[in-house]
Amino acid sequence: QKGPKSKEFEKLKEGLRVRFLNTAHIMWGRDLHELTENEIYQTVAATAKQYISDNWIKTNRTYGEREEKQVYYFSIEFLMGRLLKSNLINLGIEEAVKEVLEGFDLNLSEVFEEEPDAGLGNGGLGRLAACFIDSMAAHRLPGHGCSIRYQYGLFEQKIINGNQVEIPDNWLKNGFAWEYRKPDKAVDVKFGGNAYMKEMPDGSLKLVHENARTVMAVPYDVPIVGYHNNTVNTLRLWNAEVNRDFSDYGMLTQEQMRQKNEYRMFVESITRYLYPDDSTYDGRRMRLIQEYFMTSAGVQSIVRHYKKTGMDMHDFAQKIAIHINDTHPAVAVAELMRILVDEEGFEWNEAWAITRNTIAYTNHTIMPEALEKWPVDMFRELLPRIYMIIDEINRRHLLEVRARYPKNEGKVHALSIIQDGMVHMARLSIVGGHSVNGVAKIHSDILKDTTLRDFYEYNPKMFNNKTNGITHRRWLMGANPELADLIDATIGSRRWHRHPEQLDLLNDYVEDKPFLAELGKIKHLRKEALAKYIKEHNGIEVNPDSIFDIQVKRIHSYKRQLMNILHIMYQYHKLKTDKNFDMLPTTYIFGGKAAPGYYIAKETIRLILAVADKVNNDKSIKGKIKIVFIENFGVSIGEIVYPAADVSEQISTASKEASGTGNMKFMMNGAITLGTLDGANVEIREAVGGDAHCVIFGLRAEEVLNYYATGTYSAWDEYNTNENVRTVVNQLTDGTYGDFRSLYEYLVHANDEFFIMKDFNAYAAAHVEIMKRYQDRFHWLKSSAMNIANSGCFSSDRTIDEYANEIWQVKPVMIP
Ligand code: DL6
Repeated sequence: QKGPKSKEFEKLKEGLRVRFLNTAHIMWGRDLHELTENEIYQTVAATAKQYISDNWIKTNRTYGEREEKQVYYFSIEFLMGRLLKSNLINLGIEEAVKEVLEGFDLNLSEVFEEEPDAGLGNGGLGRLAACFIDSMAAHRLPGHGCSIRYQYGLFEQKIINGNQVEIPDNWLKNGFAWEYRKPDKAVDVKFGGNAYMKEMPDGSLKLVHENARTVMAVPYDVPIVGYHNNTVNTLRLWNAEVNRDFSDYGMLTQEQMRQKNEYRMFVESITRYLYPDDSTYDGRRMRLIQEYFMTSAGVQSIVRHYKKTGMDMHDFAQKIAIHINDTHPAVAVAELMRILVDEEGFEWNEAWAITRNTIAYTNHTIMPEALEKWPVDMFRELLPRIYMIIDEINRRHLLEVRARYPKNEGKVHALSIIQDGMVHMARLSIVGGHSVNGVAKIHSDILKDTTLRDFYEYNPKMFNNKTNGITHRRWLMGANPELADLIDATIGSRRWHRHPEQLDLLNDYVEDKPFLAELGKIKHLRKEALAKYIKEHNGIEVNPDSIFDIQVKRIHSYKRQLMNILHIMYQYHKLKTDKNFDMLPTTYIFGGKAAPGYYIAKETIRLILAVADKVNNDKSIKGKIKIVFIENFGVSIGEIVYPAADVSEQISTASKEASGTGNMKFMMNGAITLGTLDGANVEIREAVGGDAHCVIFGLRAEEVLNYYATGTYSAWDEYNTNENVRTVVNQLTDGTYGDFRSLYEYLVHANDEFFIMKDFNAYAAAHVEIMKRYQDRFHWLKSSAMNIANSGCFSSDRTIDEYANEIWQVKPVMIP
């Protein structure tokens, strides 16, 4: 697209221009200049869809004709962000569209801003799913997503009077330009009722499921566009709707009308919210309803489509891979068994072999509260047939366990899917699948050694690691086009766009002064852009020449935003009280949402804002510290934030962050990681060649796990013996910033669960090291270049190739 424009390019532009104008007229029946900005956005999206749909049809036809193995990636979240820009990039028409719009005095960047983020997720797990489907399409893999079409995404975060306030995220209010409703592909999902086996006259047993509530699951398909390759895969989002005969009002009694209305309310609540309130029984029950709703609909539609192709159900596992992204879709195991046994008439053992060979599971956390388990009573009442199947799976599984470990009821306890009145979803996922993977080397090792140790010992072969990745198309080419251009020009090739591992060609230039000078200029440009955003949204003036030190992610105790702000309080205190202390001007930037019911996380935000208010307004420190909390952090704001960072804060308590993916986005944009040896930080450190190009501090995972195991950490002792810590922790209650007693209690009296006080001095020393390095401009830029040059292995293209080859056994398919 760059350089002198070819005839072909001019032809493409002319075609686009005509389609764009026609589309505007057809959609709105008005002249272009009469359209609102949002209408222009919708017109551009509709124009792009015309280029997509030809290839979508071709892709589906090719997959069907060739009977290629298909992958279905089930995830309760897909944090897609905006799609217009990435679709234009992937179609290869961004530059042409830009020029066509300029011809009408329209600005493509402004058009991009009109698109709301598809906020169908809350953090790393959902964003990973979005990167994965992008990479599957880029690598021509027949891979599709399956999820829920939530009416409201995760809340919109507002900061009001120094506190987080949650506003419903009504992302669908102007419609979703990229979806296609497919009512003809709807399926029924059943909840409740009674399920039992009935003896038939011929002596056989037949499943009866009566008095169930049937909900109609209607798919909304979103095309997923491959990068310059004609592939268009599908993300299928399920919407809950009342069943087909609902509008038959006939002669109804008052009671029947009441039931009908109650049914409608039940159905409409299923896909209303991402994350129903999990502090109540009903909220948790709704989450289970959502999980089964999406999984049952997804599995049913896969089977139906498969049968339509005429392939033999016995070959199902050779032709279909179902991946369950964390345990939310774990009921897929029982649902596939239900369909094979109850509907397709398979004998149990054969159905079981098919199910296990089809399903694979990724674990994303060792945090106990996120390892899902459901009370048997809730489960059985909602999903009676599914519960029967899980019970039978477990009965047969435990027969094998007992044969393997005779007279060892401890093992039976540890390996049982149903234990102490709870259904354990990770255990169901492991027993019902053929592969379990963690998301970074250290995480996979911890799963094997501790969290899932009994299962690892029971079946070691199924355990493997797939370190996460991010799509470099969105996070480098899309978010930082000047840097992408500089890389192209420096290595004299654009092959890395398709083969991100070739970013390593930049290693030849990491000491090249002209290159480093350009790199420095681009970083400055990105910092200016972020400074402008901050000025507009926060009203705070920040200095692009200061160090931009950024921590953006969900607010969680183990991610230790609290340690970050305590350290800033420490620096501020030193500036005010120690005339020998000095530091480089630094802008500390935070962003992230706290779960509405997570008190400590919300108090941490309140503290950050209170410290910001005091420090930013203290002229005596001459702007040495500025603190910014970016409201409503999400994918699109991330595209402005990641490229602007000098320092990437990855400071979770070692062992707790399964992988992290923000760390990779920062690295790819040339930030230096300041982090613990946790998650993928360990591999980032390896990739950049050790400590020279990142700054590592703090307890190691073994030390943390050992403290937990032995109970030998005393926060009280730490508080009493560590003066730096004590000074700032006392400021939580002495009125310096307001009253933050709960944070004080959390640290000092609740034994500082995530070792903030223990790691504090090491963290402060790491900042000193950062400042020392930052002063040496040549070496700093060299480190920045080293990070970019060695980030190719963190492209999700690499991750997806590993899943495809080692778990799914799927191959790329060329779309003509
Ligand atoms: O694997 C994606 C992402 C990791 O990068 C994060 O480290 C991890 O915390 C996150 N896990 C979850 C698990 N939540 N649940 N359930 O979001 O996954």
